[in-house]
Amino acid sequence: MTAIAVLLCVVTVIPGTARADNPIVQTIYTADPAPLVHNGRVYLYTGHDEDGSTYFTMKEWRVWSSADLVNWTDHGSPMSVATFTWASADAWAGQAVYRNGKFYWYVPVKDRASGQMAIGVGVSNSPTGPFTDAIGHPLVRNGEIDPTVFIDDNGQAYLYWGNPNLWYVRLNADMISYSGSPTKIPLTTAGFGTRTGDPNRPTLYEEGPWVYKRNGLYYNVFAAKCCSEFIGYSTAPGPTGPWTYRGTIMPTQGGSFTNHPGVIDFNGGSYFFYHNGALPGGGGFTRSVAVEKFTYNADGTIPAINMTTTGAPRVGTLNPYVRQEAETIAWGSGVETEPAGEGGMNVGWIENGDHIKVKGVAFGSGATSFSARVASATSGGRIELRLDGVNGTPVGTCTVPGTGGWQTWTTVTCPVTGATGTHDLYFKYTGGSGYLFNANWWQFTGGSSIQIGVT
Ligand code: FUB
Repeated sequence: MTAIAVLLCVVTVIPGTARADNPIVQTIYTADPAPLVHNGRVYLYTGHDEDGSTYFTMKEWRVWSSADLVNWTDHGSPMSVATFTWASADAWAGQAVYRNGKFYWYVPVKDRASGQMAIGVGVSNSPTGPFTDAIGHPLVRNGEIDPTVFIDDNGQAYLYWGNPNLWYVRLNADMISYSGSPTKIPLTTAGFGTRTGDPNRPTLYEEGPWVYKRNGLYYNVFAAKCCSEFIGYSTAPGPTGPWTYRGTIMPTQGGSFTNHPGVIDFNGGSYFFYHNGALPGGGGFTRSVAVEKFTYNADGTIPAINMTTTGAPRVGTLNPYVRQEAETIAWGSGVETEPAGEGGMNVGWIENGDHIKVKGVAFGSGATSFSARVASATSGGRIELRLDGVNGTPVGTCTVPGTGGWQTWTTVTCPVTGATGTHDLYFKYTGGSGYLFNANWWQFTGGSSIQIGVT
């Protein structure tokens, strides 16, 4: 065998080294991304498409967060249709914003009494909730959907929403009431492009507006045309227009007939969140949220952005010497998450051969031991610690015993050798048949690491 043939063999038997990181979440289907930057983290608010869904069957919203844009922590579902006692269904595309120490989450949801879609607003002291109904009734209700909220430099906040129209109203400083009446933004072809083939919808604007301001220019990024949608955008000199259509950001791609934009600047870069049908079983009603990094053109226009499976580059390292949640995941294979009896979420449904990848773990001078919080109603299994591939360099193995219940937690510890520098860390779960154990958190000891953009 030649050296090249040997090398090719080695490369092909190490799956995971080139593992894609889009979509962001592999444990459930997610849709309608709404990112929020707060205190050095990106909080990502999404919807949740039910498994096997054949409509927009969505009962709850979900929250994820990351400090490095590759490892995402699952914060579960801090708000659902049931949060709004007046609502009956359809936890659709919303956005959360921060103001005066509180987080306000604006969402479209069906009003039981009228059967119409309405905009509700949840409120919380924490970006991860729990959120409660801020006012006990719809903030606005006109049968239209997809709120986005923008707070201008002078403190004036605006709520925009709509499909088939595009509306705005000025929010009061309390963020839960408004002044004046909802106003229709004129959907002109100059402002929102020309749609052909549908006399009822002459412009490209469809739904999902995302309004923000950058360098004095106001942007409205939206789902365009139907169906399938693409992402287009318009700009304006002020928050209420006049809008000028600027073209396509993301072409129709990705196996979902809807798409939904969310745009942020974080840690010196610009990021575009969207959804597609990229997970196995994915499609128009089983969508997944993904992210791409982009750079604005010098004149403020947005370049074309294509969907990728690689996603955004890592913008920091993860400190293994502080407690990390098991549900902080760059890529999970075979596992799911659930609320943990000890608080937060845990990883569960772990079977032999499943794994979790955590990217950019800064071991520094070297770890000497590993601890994990685990529970098992069966006879447990093993956590193999491997570097840079699911079958990469082994640096330790922890044995997990049966603990008498899936929420009966114990901490296991095992020695670690050879974990120095910065690596992608793989937890490879092994054992017998069936579900092996649950994992709540983990932590290494022994080394010191220099952290960049600490997670
Ligand atoms: O997710 C349900 C609906 O589909 C959203 O409200 C729309 O934007 C579209 O993505």
